[in-house]
Amino acid sequence: MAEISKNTLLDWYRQMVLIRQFETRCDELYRDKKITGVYLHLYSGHEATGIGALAAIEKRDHVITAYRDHGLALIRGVDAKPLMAEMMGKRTGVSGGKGGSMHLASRKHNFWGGYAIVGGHLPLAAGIAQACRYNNTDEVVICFIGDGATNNGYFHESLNFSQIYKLPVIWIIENNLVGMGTRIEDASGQPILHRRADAYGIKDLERVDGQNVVEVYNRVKEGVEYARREGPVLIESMTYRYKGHGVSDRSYDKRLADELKDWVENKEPITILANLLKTEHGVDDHQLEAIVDQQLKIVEESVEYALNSPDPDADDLVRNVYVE
Ligand SMILES: Cc1ncc(C[n+]2csc(CCOP(=O)(O)OP(=O)(O)O)c2C)c(N)n1
Repeated sequence: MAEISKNTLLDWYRQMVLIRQFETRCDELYRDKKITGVYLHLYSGHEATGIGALAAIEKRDHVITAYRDHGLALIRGVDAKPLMAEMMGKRTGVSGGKGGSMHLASRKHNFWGGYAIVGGHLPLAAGIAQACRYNNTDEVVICFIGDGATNNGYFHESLNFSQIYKLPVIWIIENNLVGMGTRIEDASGQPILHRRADAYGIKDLERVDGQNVVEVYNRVKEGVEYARREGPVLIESMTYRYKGHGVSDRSYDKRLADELKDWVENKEPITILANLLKTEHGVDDHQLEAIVDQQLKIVEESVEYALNSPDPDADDLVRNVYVE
């Protein structure tokens, strides 16, 4: 395994804190009705999976995910200001205010979104990967998949297709143990989800501790190297979401209070990384607090920017709808 430098680890810590603070603020803004819409899906608890995975690819590579997309957009380098503006449906938002929380996308960052239909982005991932092969680039695609999405037809079709054409896709199942509120063992005949790889002849990179950013990075890096040369791989990252399915779903927190407590107290990704920085790299609390303060400032600036941004006007209704 490659040695990860202190600076890289500090940058991963910065990213984790930025995502957590950004989304904590989004939760407040949703309650204040500054962010509206039926759902707002937070990534809190999953951060190490996204950061470790995306650290293993390059800018020219591609990323696609479902609706739990805020953190991945930030990791990919999309600025907090247009992201927050998109949350509020403002014209300055990264998707022009038309997408909202579930449809963040940025062509410039090869971040292809943000999809609300469960599993609907998997065929798109396969399509992007096919374009990479067709155009003889050696780019790869990382496709994040919720555990709940492994039981619909898109999953079967896309994984099968990717293996037939040896497409450069790293399929990453983010197994947070539930699909909305349904336990994985109540929804899956085979609850050890990486074993599905065998059904399609795909290289199985098994389970990884999704709360440990270094472990995720190393496993996904192995997958990326294989995918660039050979074809698809499947990884199952074991993680946990701290909030309900969406922020308005509060029942989940109560139902699984003991489980949640265990994950927060013993498997919290920010704490795991902070401990590594302190014990192996001599970083002190003061340095870590300074990072938190910087990220809080970035988040507050993004909120100001979004609140002061204009709403879309009538002309925006047809802008970017058709190619000119
Ligand atoms: C095709 C389709 N069926 C149902 C839904 C409603 N729905 C939204 S999220 C979800 C569960 C998804 O679970 P999972 O993939 O595990 O994601 P996570 O728990 O991380 O939200 C369902 C059934 C939908 N959006 N699309």
